[in-house]
Amino acid sequence: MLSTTVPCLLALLASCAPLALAHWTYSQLIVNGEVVGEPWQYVRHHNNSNAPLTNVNATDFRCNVGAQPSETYTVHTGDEVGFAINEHFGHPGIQQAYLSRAPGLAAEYGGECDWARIYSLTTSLANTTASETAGGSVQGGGNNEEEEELTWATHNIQSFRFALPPSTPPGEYLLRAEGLALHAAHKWANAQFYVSCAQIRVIAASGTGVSVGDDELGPLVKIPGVYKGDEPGVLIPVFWSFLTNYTTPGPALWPEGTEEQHVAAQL
Ligand SMILES: *[C@@H]1O[C@H](CO)[C@@H](O)[C@H](O)[C@H]1NC(C)=O
Ligand SMILES: *[C@@H]1O[C@H](CO)[C@@H](O)[C@H](O)[C@H]1NC(C)=O
Ligand SMILES: *[C@@H]1O[C@H](CO)[C@@H](O)[C@H](O)[C@H]1NC(C)=O
Ligand SMILES: *[C@@H]1O[C@H](CO)[C@@H](O)[C@H](O)[C@H]1NC(C)=O
Ligand SMILES: [Cu+2]
Repeated sequence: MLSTTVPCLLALLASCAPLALAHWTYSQLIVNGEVVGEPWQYVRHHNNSNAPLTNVNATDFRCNVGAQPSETYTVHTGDEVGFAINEHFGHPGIQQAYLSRAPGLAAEYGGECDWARIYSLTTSLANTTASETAGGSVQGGGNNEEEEELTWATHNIQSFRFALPPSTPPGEYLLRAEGLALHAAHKWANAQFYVSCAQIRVIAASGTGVSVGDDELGPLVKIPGVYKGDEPGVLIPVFWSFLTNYTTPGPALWPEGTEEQHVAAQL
């Protein structure tokens, strides 16, 4: 499985084994509990191997370096979607997903239009006191004077899954996986981002009784542009292992009322 990246990994092992082993990429789409297609069949093949991005202002921040159009996979509104992680989420941090509607075909769309944030997997439940805001902040530690360090729901995950909102208007989309590693994020522009874009065609699920296509995505952001690099969740005030609270970056989740997740739904 995921054999196309093996030569890259071996090449990296020679030079920087410990770091390279912690790195990852997203090369396969998951739909309704199954990995669909070969690596890079429905996820845009980029040429950044498993290396992170650190410039939130680069166009490459959108779908990674040299991303080439893939095939487009058809899903239904309300289907569960997600990504397989090659090899695993090897650093402390968070997993998010963004969705952008193509004006026409996903294969012909560069992602320059608007994006909504639709999924966020952050701190683990054990260290979360469930005081969240619409903006997505999580306060950990409770009332104890001795606040607990945070743990991460992404720890070593090899996949993640979530429901594509039933109110997603039919059309073609880029679905963007964004992992954010925080181990160096106490330094300016050292947060590490791991990103890939899948191409999906969303059609209305029949017989669900759910009305579709009447809910526009929002709030909307541009990518790049969604982060400046100095927000609390991207530039963190202390070394990650000393964090006692974490504020997730990004616009409010869509649809309104969607909550951050604290347990990973893996395959
Ligand atoms: C990666 O893709 C970019 C953009 O297409 C290109 O400029 C660059 O040369 C490629 N790098 C490699 C190593 O192929
Ligand atoms: C919270 O995180 C700390 C530091 O990683 C860990 O030692 C502790 O076990 C966690 N708390 C719970 C209840 O799991
Ligand atoms: C990204 O661009 C914004 C707006 O120009 C700027 O404020 C910010 O410092 C830049 N961030 C990085 C990491 O270069
Ligand atoms: C933790 O909370 C403080 C006070 O609300 C805030 O200033 C800081 O940015 C937060 N830290 C993170 C990493 O979100
Ligand atoms: Cu790393």
